[in-house]
Amino acid sequence: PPTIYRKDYADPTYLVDTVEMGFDLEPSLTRVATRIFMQRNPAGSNNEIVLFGEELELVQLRLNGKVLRAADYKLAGGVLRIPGAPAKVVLEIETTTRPDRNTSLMGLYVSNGNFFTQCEAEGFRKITFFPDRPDVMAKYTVMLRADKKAFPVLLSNGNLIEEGDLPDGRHYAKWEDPFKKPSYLFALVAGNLVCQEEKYRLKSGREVLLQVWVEDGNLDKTQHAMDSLINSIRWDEERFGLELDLDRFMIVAVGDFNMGAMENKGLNIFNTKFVLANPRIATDIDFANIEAVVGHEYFHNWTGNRVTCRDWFQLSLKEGLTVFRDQEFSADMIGTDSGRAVKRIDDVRVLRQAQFPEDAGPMAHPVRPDSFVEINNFYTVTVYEKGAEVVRMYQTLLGRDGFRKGMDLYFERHDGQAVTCDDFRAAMADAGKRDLKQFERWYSQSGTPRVAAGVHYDAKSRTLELTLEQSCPATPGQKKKQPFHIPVAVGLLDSKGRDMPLRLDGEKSAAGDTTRVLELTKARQTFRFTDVAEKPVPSILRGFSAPVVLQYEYSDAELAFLMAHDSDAFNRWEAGQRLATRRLLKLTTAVQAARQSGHVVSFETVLGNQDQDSALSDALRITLRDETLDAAFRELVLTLPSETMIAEQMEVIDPHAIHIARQFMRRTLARDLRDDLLAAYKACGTPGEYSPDADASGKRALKNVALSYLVELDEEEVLTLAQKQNDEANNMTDRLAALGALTNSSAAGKAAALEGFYSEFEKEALVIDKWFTLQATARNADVNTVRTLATHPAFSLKNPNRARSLIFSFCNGNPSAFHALDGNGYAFWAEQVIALNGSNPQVAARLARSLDRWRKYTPALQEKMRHALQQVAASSNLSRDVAEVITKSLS
Ligand code: HT7
Ligand code: ZN
Repeated sequence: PPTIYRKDYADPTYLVDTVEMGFDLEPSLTRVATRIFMQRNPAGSNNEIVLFGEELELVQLRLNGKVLRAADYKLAGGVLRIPGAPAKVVLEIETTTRPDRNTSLMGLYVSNGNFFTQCEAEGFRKITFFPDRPDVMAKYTVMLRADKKAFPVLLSNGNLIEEGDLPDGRHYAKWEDPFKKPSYLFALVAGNLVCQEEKYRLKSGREVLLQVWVEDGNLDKTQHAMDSLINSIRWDEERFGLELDLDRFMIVAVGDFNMGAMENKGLNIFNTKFVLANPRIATDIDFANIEAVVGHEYFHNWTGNRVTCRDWFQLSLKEGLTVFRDQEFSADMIGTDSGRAVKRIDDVRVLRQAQFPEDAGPMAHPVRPDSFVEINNFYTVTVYEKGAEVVRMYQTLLGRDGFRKGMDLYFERHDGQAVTCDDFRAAMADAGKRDLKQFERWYSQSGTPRVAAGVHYDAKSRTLELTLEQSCPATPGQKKKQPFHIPVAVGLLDSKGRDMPLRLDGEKSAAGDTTRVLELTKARQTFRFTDVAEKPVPSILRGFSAPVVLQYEYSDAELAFLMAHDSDAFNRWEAGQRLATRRLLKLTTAVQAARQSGHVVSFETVLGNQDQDSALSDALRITLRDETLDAAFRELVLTLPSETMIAEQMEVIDPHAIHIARQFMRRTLARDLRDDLLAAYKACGTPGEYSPDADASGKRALKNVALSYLVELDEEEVLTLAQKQNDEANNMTDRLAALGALTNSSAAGKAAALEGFYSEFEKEALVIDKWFTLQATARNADVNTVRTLATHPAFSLKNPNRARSLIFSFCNGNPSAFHALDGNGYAFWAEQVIALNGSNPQVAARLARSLDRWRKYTPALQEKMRHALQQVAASSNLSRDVAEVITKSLS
């Protein structure tokens, strides 16, 4: 398949003013009549109309009233070209599609008997022939016709302007969207749905209608999504002065969906996972995710819809910015400084766990990629999460007010347009009167920069020199990197752990702020602080001010000190993670050495002999006992870096050694902290009425992490606690935590607990997903467990949520079992990728990514992974999506 390059961008030859569409909806054959009013684009290079269409039956094509014959146009490879077209054109197209056979879930498809669409990025071309590219923006009027009994609800973008009955039990609804939009924001929904609705008054006094549509029987699970929507509307008005521009805003939940949700203008379509919640079926994390995703899609209404992307290489223009906005929204919803820090830590954990590995692998790409084969493969953590970090750096450099001015200017300049990342950067630079030329490298260079720090304190002159040196590893197609513009937030702690005043050389006096943002723009720079009364402990990269790896040789004592004292909560947590990682790496090496020596009786003995150090336990005990700290923060500190995170720190990944080391450390900590963990469990454990607020969910998180450590001890008393929690929990968070604890223990009742859970929640698809995940990631699971579960009547590979719950969870969330030495995990992976490739290439390509870092593993594993990759490569009918991932992985 061909590669598409950013440098080849060309303006569209024709622009579209308005589009009129008529749908006769039938699951097995839907007729679509499209009328496109277009005119030649003065910036275009010729008079050829270019339309895209895939998997369509073309019934008729008329240009300015005249039927076109086959000789009048060219149709090949999904592109329809009409050469020599006049300046003004009315193009009428009749097509048919087969929604009930559409398993890719792109374009128009059927889920549980209802119609849905997914058009981003290039799904509209599966509905009709169209200049399906984001820089062609038009106004749409849509007529929907369908059987009234089977499809009583007919929805599309914008406002409902007419509805009524038709002969033969059919009915119609006509929708008009008053705003110009690109085709990827088109949506329709038709089916048997019910809604919760509320009227909401905007700050301006205008009243809007808000609706959350779900299948019958789910109305008891929509309140949280509705509340989240209202909070999002209010927040965007207050923080960014952005008002909802429509009179009606709808959210619709669908059980078959490739991603999280979609921001179609006025008609957001959501994966049920990010809508449906009540305490019985949803965990605290689900509640938080729903708030974030509802916010995210709503915020797209301005950052994405009103101002959209010129081309798909600019995807991060809307996604990075909107992720940043949803992160800020969630943080503001918690409201406290410590809550904000917890949110920041969560976000950075995602970045490090998923994006850093991507940036270091064969699929590494810049935030604004230069090329792609299949755009669906570029909805990545780099474009989203690293993109959000890039936006956050503007705010760090310009300040909150400066950033807001930049946003205001961006909308003033570009409302109603399709623009580029450079346009956004220009708005920030111009509003802030800053030179942000070098900042462009965050968009064009891939890879995670390293910042090595060194300090030199001179007691005599009371100066501290902080030297920062940056580098960036080579990535595919980019051997050499130029220096980035990196904001590095720094503080200095005195021997009592207090922040010291900060005065840089040349400044008259110390600034009031005890955190200073240093701007690292060269390969190496030294910053000199004066009036430094004593040798400080530096706190560097506070708040994770840039998406980089900070290299600084802290001693264990310094890390424990920062854990106890740093006023920057992020770095306080970070110090604990560094301390834990250091020990975990040592333990991992010890496992490898013991294994190599050949006579390991028990790793427990070997590791027990080598790990006598209590620095981590002591530091964690202090944190655990410190009730001035939020429970949510204490939970984060107690959570060890994941096996994936540890793997990232190793030259050669050895998943089994990592697993043994981490498990050993968990048992050691459980033993060392037993009484404190039990005390925390009891202190946080009073189940009152459920609320998903930050305080209550933080307490549950601390309680449940304590339980998960305690069950490592396999004591009767603790297992009884877990069983009791499983039996009595009044919410899914506690229930699932208890079930997980039991499953990973030797408790006699664990099989019964799993069965009981299934029968209690059999009708709740989202809960059954959790049931599959829990077993796929259980400590004693292996590929055979997963193979058996895949034959369960409730399992289906066709439903993306279900496939993710079992297959993806095993391949990505159970590293030691997936990377079994016999290679059976990889053989299973290959089978599943090939099977999914046939039904849903987009989901298949996501799964294909599980092996993309195969070269990082031990030689024995590498060999088996390569074999599995080659097996997929050799299979027939490989989609563009999967082929791109496999080819790049093997190259
Ligand atoms: N903008 C949306 C992306 C999306 C998507 C992309 C490809 C295939 C299916 C999809 N569903 C949603 C989601 C978002 O970032 O808000
Ligand atoms: Zn988005």
